Amino acid sequence: ELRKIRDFFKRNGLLTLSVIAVITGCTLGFVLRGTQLSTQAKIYFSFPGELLMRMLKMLILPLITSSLMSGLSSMESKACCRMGVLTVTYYLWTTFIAVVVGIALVLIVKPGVGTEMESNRLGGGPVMTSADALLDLIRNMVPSNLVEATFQQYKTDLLPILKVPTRTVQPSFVYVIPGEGAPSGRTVYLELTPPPEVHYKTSPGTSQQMNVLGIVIFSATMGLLLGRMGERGAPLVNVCQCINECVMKIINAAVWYFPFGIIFLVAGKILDMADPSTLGKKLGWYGITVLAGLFVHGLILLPLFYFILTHKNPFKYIRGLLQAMVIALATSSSSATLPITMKCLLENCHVDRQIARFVLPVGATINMDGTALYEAVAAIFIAQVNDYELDFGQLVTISITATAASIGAAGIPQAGLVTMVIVLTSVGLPPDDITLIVAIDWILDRFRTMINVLGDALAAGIIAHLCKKDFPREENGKGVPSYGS
Ligand code: DAS
Repeated sequence: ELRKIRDFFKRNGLLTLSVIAVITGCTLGFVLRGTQLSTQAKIYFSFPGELLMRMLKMLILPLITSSLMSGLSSMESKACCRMGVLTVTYYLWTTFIAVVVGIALVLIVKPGVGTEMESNRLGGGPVMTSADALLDLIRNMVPSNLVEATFQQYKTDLLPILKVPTRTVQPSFVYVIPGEGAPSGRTVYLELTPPPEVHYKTSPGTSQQMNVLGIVIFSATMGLLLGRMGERGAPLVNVCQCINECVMKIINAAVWYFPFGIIFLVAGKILDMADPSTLGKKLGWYGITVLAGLFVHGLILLPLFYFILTHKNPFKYIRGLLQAMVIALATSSSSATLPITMKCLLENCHVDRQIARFVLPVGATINMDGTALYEAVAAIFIAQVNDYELDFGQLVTISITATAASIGAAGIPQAGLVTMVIVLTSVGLPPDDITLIVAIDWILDRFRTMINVLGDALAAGIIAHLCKKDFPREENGKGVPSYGS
């Protein structure tokens, strides 16, 4: 009996501890919300959770660059091209399906209809066309200076923490919306800081977020070129493989800190949680609509696609991803979860290392089904709250800009809230109205991040199955692909 318990904890120890940590964090957070903790005490209390987020963020860029450069350099170019086309096509398809699910649900449930908001709040806002949004995404895919882009990525993350001593909002972004406090009684901050060279409208958030995609494109290109260089590129490929192996070993060591960090990360976010907004019940129905859409897309449609394309049991595969999904729930950051998602794919789902090293980093930056669904629902909810009838053309615009905005959103907390301004301005809705939904965004962000991570990981399983003839499995004698060396 003891051996059975030991084996169970050996296989599921970290997952069990992480789930217990999330529950403990929630309980602690709600209990402490009742006390009048000082802001300084809240910062100290959240410190272990902040360490967890920084530990994960520290690993993102070395993992992405070393995975892509070492993974792609060893691929035969025709196979690599076929895998790349399949991956991007699948990602765009599932993101669009997510948006359609979201739009259908919000038009059926109508959570925002019949809300007594003051009339004619519309008009006068900056209207960003779909073309602006798409151009903005493409512009930001090519950072003018990779080093500056990399440090800008961290500066953007770090700066708000340094500039906002009270930490009343998510540290990843300072949201500043001029004018009176938000309905929830707090001033939500959204800082629009486009780089100096921007000469036309830019969407908030993507200027910083797309740098990660720029780094992915750079690393993938370097990997392909290194592959073509043959022996001459071997030294750098070996360096990348060693870095990748070291990063994975750091992850294996760091994961045992996660349950402890999760407790304070979740509790700290609950302490920071906004008060229920004036929309009350309507906001509740909006949240239920988003969660229902995420459930339909994440646990019905995506597993169905997996089964149709691989003829394997999707839920057995998803069982191997539970640890990554718990980390996504706790951190609400798919990029920060990437190291764990990679570990689950390689160790639990036995996905080919070369496929995982390409599909995951690309997915973590451009594939966000949960975010796309959420942005479409939120935009239509805000239109309903404003008693603003959207025509079919505007629904099509929302589906396009929500897809584009999800590609532009980075895998960090509440990035989807920031890029949603693209969707609102594309149909003439006031960007300030994101303050109507910010009160429960910290909850919805966690669940949409889980679906983002699930979508990337299922994609890796599908692409690995479709490309298996191109990538003979490397096995370490135990029937599973070895990773690292
Ligand atoms: N939190 C983002 C992520 O990490 C998703 C979002 O903000 O919509 O995927």
